[in-house]
Amino acid sequence: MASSLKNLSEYSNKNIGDISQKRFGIVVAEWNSEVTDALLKGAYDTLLKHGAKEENIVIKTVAGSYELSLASQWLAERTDIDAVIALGCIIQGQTRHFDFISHAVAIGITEVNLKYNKPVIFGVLTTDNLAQAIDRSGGKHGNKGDEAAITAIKMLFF
Ligand code: RBF
Repeated sequence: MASSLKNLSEYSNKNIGDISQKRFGIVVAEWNSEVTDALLKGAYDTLLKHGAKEENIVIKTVAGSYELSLASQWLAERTDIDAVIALGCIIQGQTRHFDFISHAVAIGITEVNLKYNKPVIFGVLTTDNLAQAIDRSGGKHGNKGDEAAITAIKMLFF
């Protein structure tokens, strides 16, 4: 995987500004919740660490990653939200659902970014197995939730 050599919790300080008045929406998928709960914790704690206020972070859940696109759109269309973070974990199985869901959510989130001219961050792990997902949700490769939150901040200070 592309992320195998990168620690997802390491980042530069470039384009990181004052987010104390910024408002964030986080949408998290319940599928593979042992992983997505950790992604949510990473994203939430990273926003707070950089100065976001708890009352300025809206958290919503959806059943699976396929639902992230529409839920992200519902958050992105809100004028009181500056950036959206979509979190999910899609694990390769025996069916072709992996390809369909991964492709659909990647395209869907891209479209929401462009439609609302607002950062909507793709914080979705797509892995071969659960162990790889655990490694990337607070394990040896860091936490994609951290990376997603940092990416949201960096986009706000582009
Ligand atoms: N959602 C995920 O977020 N991650 C998955 O790994 C995942 N795997 C799925 C595998 C199958 C066979 C099915 C039917 C659904 C899966 N979903 C997964 C749920 C999907 O994103 C969506 O919520 C449902 O397909 C809606 O009915």
